[in-house]
Amino acid sequence: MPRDDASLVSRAPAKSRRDAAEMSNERVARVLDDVADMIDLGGEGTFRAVTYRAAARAIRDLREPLGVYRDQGRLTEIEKVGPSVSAVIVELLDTGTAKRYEELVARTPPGLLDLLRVPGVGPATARTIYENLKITTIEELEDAAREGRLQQLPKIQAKTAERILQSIEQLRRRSGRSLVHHALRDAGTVLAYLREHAPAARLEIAGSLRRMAETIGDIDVLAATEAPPRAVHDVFAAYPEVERVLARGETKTTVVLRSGQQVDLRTVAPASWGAALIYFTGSKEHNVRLRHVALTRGLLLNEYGLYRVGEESGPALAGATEEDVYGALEMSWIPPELREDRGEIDAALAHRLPVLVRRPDIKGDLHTHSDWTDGRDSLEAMARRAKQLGYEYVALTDHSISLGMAKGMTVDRIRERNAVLERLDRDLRPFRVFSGCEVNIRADGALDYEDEVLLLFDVVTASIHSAMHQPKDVMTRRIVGAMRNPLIDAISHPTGRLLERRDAYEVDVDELIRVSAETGCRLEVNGGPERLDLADVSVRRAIAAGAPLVINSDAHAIGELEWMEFGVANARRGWATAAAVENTKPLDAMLAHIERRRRSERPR
Ligand code: DGT
Ligand code: CA
Ligand code: CA
Ligand code: ZN
Repeated sequence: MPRDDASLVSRAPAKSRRDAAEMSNERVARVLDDVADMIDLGGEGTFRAVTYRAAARAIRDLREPLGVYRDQGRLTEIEKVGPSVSAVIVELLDTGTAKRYEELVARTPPGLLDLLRVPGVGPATARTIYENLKITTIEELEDAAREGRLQQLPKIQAKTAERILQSIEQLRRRSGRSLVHHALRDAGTVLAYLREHAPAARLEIAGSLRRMAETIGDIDVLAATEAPPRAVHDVFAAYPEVERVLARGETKTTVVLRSGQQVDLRTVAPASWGAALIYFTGSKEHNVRLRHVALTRGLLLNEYGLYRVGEESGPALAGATEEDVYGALEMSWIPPELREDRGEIDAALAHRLPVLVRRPDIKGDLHTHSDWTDGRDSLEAMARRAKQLGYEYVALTDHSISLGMAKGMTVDRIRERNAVLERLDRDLRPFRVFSGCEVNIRADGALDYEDEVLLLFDVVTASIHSAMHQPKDVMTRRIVGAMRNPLIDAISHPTGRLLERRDAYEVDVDELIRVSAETGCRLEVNGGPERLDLADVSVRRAIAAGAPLVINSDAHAIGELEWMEFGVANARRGWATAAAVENTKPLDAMLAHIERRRRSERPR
């Protein structure tokens, strides 16, 4: 199993007193959840398990550390925390473990808890599997399912076994990498701390985060310093958010933050800054190709600089800046998002790199939600924030009615909401506020609303939120059907993937691209950091095929409007120029588009 398995399995509470003093609410909650799971596994009766689970949930919602409640004697004031759970929490905070927990651990066959991690395996199933087959690891479970042994057990159907196999595969693919917004948040605080305290001339994020890759392994920070680098590394290791220093060398320190995020810091001399920034930004594949280009010119490129072969100990031809190094190789400077060895090196040699879309090119956000359905903020708050962000327009696209997870809009509520939006639209001029909808494409391909209801909106995006396990051709036809309706402006998060959580549904993306280019129905690049959907490689194919794109935040709160940035980064990784993105066009073009839609005319 890949390395994420460690995080799946390491559920034991902290051992040392020092860690115990710092046991976070999340870790306490996790121990309480484990207690609940183990009670269930033991078949002790579910009532007590429910108590622990409810307490864990309440603890996750707290704003203050549990230590504060303990110190003020207020633990039992927390919802769902009674005297017995409170005693367990005190024990956990004081010692890092609890007797109740240890007793249960001693009684539970090792590994059995891990089986509960597999979606589709509840306590009853886990117990049946263990009692009959003595299975305690995910690998054994997989083997048993493959060999048809699971299906022979009482109460386990072939379908359950199939589902378990799929779940295991997904668990395995989950690589335990960070989503970009989480990594960026950690990187931001690390950089702010270093900028204030470390004696470094320059500091920059490198690695996959600088390339704005879909997910981030570790964060790489590069520092330039004239002085011996020791001082910078000392300051870094003393960063209060550092949980553990994993490695410490002359020019490299690796730590794990309390968030679980691993961070590498490297120091270089200012004369090597550019060469080092290229090297540590990667990608590795880009570096390999770049070194190859250097070699064909009789040059050697490494993290210290660019040298004539055989003169590596002499002065570098270039190295202080990235522009110098790429320039000395007779190449254009390459934006980090393109450094994946996907043709950018040849394009830079020919000085024909695309001028990539930038965040300020975006004139409006066409996929946002308010508290009229599942958003957290009001229409007014969302619209005002969108205006503040410098857009010319925004569409509020709350959910259609049948969507189980959100309280969708009835026709009456659509009209009521439209009245609010019209007032906002007048108040915020010249900024424009459009009434929009994210309409659900049902399992049979029908939309939640008839055309006459769709006409109550200026902007409609369609998406899949249910029946995601259909065969590829069925799913593709289902989405293409929506695209052929001229009242549908765009398809949102076209593949439904959730990074690190759920695979894309089966769909022929190239067919969606073809139909998009044919009909003018746009394909969305969703900026939600868990989605980034379309993926970068699909963005590139869409552009090549002439399919129109929109980049949207899918914000469910005002702060999430800034997720547009991630959508833009993802589009840049797909080589998108502003011209390829419809919502870089100014208000006039947007109004003309709305007018054509109202007449059910396709934009092209
Ligand atoms: P990650 O951390 O998995 O999200 O991906 P990266 O790209 O940040 O990879 P990381 O942290 O292992 O290394 C940072 C950069 O350092 C990487 O993008 C390129 C460079 N690098 C690391 N190892 C090698 C290597 O063996 N050869 C070359 N050419 N470059 C390397
Ligand atoms: Ca990295
Ligand atoms: Ca690294
Ligand atoms: Zn949405």
